[in-house]
Amino acid sequence: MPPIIGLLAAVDGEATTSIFRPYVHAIEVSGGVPLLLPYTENEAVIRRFVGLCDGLFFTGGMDIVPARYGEQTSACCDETQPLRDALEFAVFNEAFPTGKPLLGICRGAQLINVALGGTLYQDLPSERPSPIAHRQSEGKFEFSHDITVLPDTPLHALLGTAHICGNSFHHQAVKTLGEGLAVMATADDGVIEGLWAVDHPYLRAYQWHPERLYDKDESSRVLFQDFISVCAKGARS
Ligand SMILES: [Mn+2]
Repeated sequence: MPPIIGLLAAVDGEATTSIFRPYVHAIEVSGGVPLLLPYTENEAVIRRFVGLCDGLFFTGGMDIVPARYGEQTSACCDETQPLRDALEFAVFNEAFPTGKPLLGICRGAQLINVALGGTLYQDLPSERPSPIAHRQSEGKFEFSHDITVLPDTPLHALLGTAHICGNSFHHQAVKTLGEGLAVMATADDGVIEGLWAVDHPYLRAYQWHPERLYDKDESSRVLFQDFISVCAKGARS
């Protein structure tokens, strides 16, 4: 049976939910069935949704409210979506203890880090200047900076290489790691680009956007195929 992949997406101030098509495309083409959870505060709905899903996918988007990691909002923090934060923390807290596979991309990686007690740079250019443009000027579906895959990590085992090229559409990044998380990829300036959880069956978080490179880059496809195949093992027949 194709696994059901629970998607967490943008939620605006009126609680309207929207999802970028490349996330959906990457899941579908990799053999998963995307299932979008709109905004809700209903704990029973969230519990049932998580129970239905064979894996959960926290996608990219706006900044997380800094109070979530114990900081005042700096002048360089961008737009936030407090309703989305509330939903995603509730879903993560429900899903994480189940051991179901979890995937985070961009904001999703930051969300996972914060949910596990980590912190973020609110704005890389002002707090951590670098020659690398983590908000790339290249187009949406183009490569930009190199990514180093650390040895002895699941990402290295999966890709069999220490060097890949990614894209970059973020102005925030992981500052201190959440509990149980470890780094599996970095940019050349040391910015964390990939995380995994040592004691969790499958938690992978990427700061770049493999979904936008899916149709032209083998390593991007492999990341999704790996997630979907792990989810398929837990899917009901
Ligand atoms: Mn980057």
